[in-house]
Order: sequence, then structure tokens, then C-alpha cells
Amino acid sequence: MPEAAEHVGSGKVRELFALDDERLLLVASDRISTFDVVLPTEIPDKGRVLTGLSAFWFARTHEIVPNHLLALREDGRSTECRRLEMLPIECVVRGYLSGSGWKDYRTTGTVCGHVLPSGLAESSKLSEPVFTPSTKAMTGHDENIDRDRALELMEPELYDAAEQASLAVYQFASDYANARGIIIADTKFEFGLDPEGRLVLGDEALTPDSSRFWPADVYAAGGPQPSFDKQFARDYCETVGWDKTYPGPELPDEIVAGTRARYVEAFERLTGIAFDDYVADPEAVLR
Ligand code: Q0N
Repeated sequence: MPEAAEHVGSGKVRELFALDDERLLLVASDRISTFDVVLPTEIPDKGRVLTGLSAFWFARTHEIVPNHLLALREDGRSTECRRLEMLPIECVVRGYLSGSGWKDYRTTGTVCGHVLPSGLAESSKLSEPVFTPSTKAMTGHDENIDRDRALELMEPELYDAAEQASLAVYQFASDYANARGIIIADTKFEFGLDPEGRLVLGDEALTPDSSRFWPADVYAAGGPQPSFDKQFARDYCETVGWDKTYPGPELPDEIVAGTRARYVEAFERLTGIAFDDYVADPEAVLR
């Protein structure tokens, strides 16, 4: 951790520190959230798994769109990145109908202005992935918006570039993951502009915290799908009669171990690298 570094932002499970005028340090903790609440029990190595996976994708997609990754630290959970001017929208791509996309479709037949065919079920695969941006609403929950609404916040050229880059990176990762038994149902990207005004992919990308990862072998449209990573923890939370408000329940050791094993399995299946090899040398994911 940086000594006396300026804390420039925090999410539920990650923190951002200024290193200097041009660089930030993004640190992923082992905290886990379920049903939007951070649980009191950590999942050992979760931050390393997500950091390594994100860096893996950055290394393999930089020719599609440049990204903010400068270096991975020895701890495996910290990323040095370029400081960007972030876009005012979250760039979501959906290949399957789930979460707020399913909810919007059920009530309006559309998602973010995309008119979808009738008769789709929860978790249905879409004929083409759709770009479904959102804004950070005051309530803390994201609000889906259409192109016209987004153009009140940004220039059309920039919106179109972010859409195209989002769809291209999702398509690449989705195909890659599919071949390894994991469906990336949807994902959220955050882009920014570098000092030269170029579009750059930031934040973490294509991790289980920024995406829905589903095990392909049990996929069946017509209802919700199990989460590849968090399902043990979610199922446990359901059994203890928790009302899903703060604070969440402590997780027992076997649930922690099972959840950790699923994160590590996602990392190893997608990267083809043993997690222990990553811990010994984080730059293994960049080669
Ligand atoms: C930034 N956020 C989103 C991390 C994500 N490269 C960057 N340059 C300037 N600002 C940001 C980034 C990045 N990434 C991204 N906020 C600022 C939310 N944060 C929450 C904390 O964890």
C-alpha cells in the first residue's frame, strides 16, 4: 500500500489511490458482496483472482482498445494504472437477458431503446449482444439509459466509439470464455479519455464482480442461472433467513472454502495458468 497516498475513490470492494498526477493504484480487497451488501467475512485471494483475471483480459484485448494498465504489483492485488478522465456512463454489454435487462424487457419489451423479439425468457441468449449503458443514479443503483439520454451527457462520436469498443471486447471475451465452459452473460466496462483524448478502457474488466459468469454445462433459459463464483455464498445467505439488509451474515469456513475454490477455478479455466503460479509471479498473466 502506498505511504500517505491520496485516496481518490472507493467502491464496495476496491480502492483507488493517487500515485502521482498521471498514475493511480487500484487495489482489490478480498471483500465479497451478495445482494448488494458487503459481507463481514472475506474470501481469501478473491482480490488477487480478480486483479489477475482483469490484467489477463487487458493483455489480450489492447489491440481492440487500449487500456489503463501500466503494471501489476508483486502482491497480485494492486494495479498501477493511467489516470483518465472517466466517461459519465457505465458501458454494459448483454449477451443474455438477466438482471435489470430482463426486468426492463418484461415490462417494456425493450432494453435501453433496443426493441427485442417477443417471447424471450429469463436468461435467454440474445441473437446479437446489445449495448445497454447506465448512469450512476442518486439512489446508488444504476439507471439504464438509451442513446438519446446518454447524448445529453456526452458527444455522439464518443458514445459510438465506446459502444463499438464495448461490443468488440465483449465478443472477444465471450467467445474465449465459452470455449472454456463459462458464459459471460453480461459485463460492465468503464472507459475514460487519456490526456491526448483517446478512448481507454479503465477500471477492472471481465471479472466475476463486473460481469455475470454462468457455468455453461448447466445453462438453461427460463429462469435465473447459478452464479459461477458466488452461488455457494448466496445459497448460504438464503438458508439463514437474512433480510438482505446490512449487516450480512458471517460465512462458515466451508462456504468460504467453496467460494474461494470457485473463484480460483474461474481464474484457472480462463487464463490456463495455475493460480499458485500467478501468486508466485503475477506478470504470468501478461505473457
Ligand atoms: C476511476 N472509477 C470508478 C475502482 C473503481 N484510470 C482511472 N482514472 C481516473 N479515474 C478512474 C480510473 C479507473 N479505473 C474509476 N472512479 C475513478 C469506480 N472506482 C471505485 C473504486 O475502485
